[in-house]
Amino acid sequence: MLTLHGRARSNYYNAVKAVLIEKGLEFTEVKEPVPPTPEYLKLSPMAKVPCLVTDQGPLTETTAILDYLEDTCPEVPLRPADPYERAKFSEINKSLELYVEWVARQGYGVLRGEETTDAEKAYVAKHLAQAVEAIPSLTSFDPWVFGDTFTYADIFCYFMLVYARHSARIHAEIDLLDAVGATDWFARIEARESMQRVLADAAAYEP
Ligand SMILES: N[C@@H](CCC(=O)N[C@@H](CS)C(=O)NCC(=O)O)C(=O)O
Repeated sequence: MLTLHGRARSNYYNAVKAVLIEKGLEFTEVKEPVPPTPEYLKLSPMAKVPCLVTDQGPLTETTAILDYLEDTCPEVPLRPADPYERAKFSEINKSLELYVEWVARQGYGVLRGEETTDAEKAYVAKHLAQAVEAIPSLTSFDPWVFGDTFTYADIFCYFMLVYARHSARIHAEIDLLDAVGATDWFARIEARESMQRVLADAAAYEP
């Protein structure tokens, strides 16, 4: 049995949830409060959501969880098998996480109605502009992140961009999706049945 702990407003939580649905796996959800309870810290020592509790124990870090799901549920493959292709696939996921989501995150205060400092604004603008230049060398989002095959990179990268695009618009005056040619792909991902459920739950989420 799989239990997903976290919050439906978390982009990382939603990435795991969408992949669980894509794979047709059964799971239950447990909403975790902020700040984390002492019990949750035993499952997720870094206090991050999501955490997937498996029969063997808890797992954190979204891409580690997604790789676990690939290894334990290969019937619905969502990751390339060839070693080089798999490494390139990880390269794209990691690049969007580190150089887009984690950069844009410096400005997420604004999404909660907080002020962003000039230093934060400058950091986001500089590093996102660099990422926007680089991303087309990694993927063209046509039709999917990893070429002709739908993979978990489509779900993961969607969630690396979903909040980042607001930070990019506000702090760097960049239309992130347009700038990297991802607008049509973004709509294709949102049209998937798995995503419709995840996005509806996120919209209905109450802290
Ligand atoms: N690298 C982590 C990032 C997860 C993450 O940052 N989750 C946020 C919510 S979107 C969180 O738990 N924030 C609470 C905190 O940082 O204390 C992963 O891949 O799962």
